Amino acid sequence: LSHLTLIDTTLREGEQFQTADFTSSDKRRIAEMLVGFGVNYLEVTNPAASERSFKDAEKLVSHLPRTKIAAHIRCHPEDVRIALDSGVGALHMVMAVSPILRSVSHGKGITEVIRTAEECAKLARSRAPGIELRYSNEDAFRCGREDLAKVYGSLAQSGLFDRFGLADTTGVASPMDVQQMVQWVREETGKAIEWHGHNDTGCADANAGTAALSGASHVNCSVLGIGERNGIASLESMIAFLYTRSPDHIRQHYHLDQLQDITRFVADCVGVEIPFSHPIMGKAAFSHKAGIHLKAVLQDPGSYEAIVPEEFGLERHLNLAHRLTGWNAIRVRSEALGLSLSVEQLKQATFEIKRLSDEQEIEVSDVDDILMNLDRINK
Ligand code: HCA
Ligand code: CU
Repeated sequence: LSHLTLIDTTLREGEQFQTADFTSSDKRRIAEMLVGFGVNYLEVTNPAASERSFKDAEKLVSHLPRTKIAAHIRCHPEDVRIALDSGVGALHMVMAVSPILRSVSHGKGITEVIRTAEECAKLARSRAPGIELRYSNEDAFRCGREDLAKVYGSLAQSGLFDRFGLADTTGVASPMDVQQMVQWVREETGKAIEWHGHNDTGCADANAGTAALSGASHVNCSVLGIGERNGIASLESMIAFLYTRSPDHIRQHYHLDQLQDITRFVADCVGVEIPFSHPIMGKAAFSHKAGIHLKAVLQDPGSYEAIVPEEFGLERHLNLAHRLTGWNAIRVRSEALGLSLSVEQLKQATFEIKRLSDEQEIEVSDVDDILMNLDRINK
């Protein structure tokens, strides 16, 4: 997966998250952190959306000259002009093809969609010949295949676009749908594909990974997956996914120990907790509990961990104080306390810990008390 480019859209899709209200300095900080981490492609809100959106885009472009900054725009000549004025290096154009969005959003037929997208691309090319151009039809999974083939086919023939976006706007696609769709549009157009998928059925992360494995060259993600409704694929999950497939490549390209700062900063900005189940960053991501797991992880963490927490500046947690605990873990605790209990005593301690936790909620201090009591008997 070393061919894959992650496009972070925290500053576009993420700005559409319910509680996101980024200040100009938040945006700058988020962009700097992402770039420092190793993301070199950022998508920003349509500069035509508001005056500040324009200024923020302009400032990011001059502040981060080595980062590709794309403006997300509608297929409107005015949006193209304003975006070009902001100095961005890429235009991510969208125009819906699905019948429902065509009727509620622009009311155009298929031929008109094609004509409008071409006109906007020509306008952009005439004013900025080298600019990167992407066209995405929103809502690809609720379009007729014939309509999709017509739109992508004609736009591919026009030679105006560098790549095509495929969006699962309402999060209805399964990973198998994604695989078929990515492969089909690639074959149909011979163009590079960018993936963008929502999380309405909880498939956003899996779908983004599947798109990458199916040949998409670019994948959209945002910090914490923030976006419209419950969002899109998260940066953290994409990093986890890529890490488990090409660890060396990922270590070379990203400063993994900086991921936690970005995630925390964005969580604070938008006022949410990091979900316990979040890849890498969730509170439970490196937490081990059952005796069998504890025993194995104490010998070799790789036994039950696909990802090494230390590489991300994080720690694993071994939970000892509960009825599923095991004597191997209790032995390690006893050693950490500087005690020297026999195997027999450790097993007895484990038995007592289990019995006590059947009766009440216990903590590590209860484990320690049991161990120290046994140690006292030895003296
Ligand atoms: C939206 C648009 C979009 C665009 C995706 C893309 C979507 O509804 O806000 O540019 O490919 O999900 O369709 O985010
Ligand atoms: Cu979206």
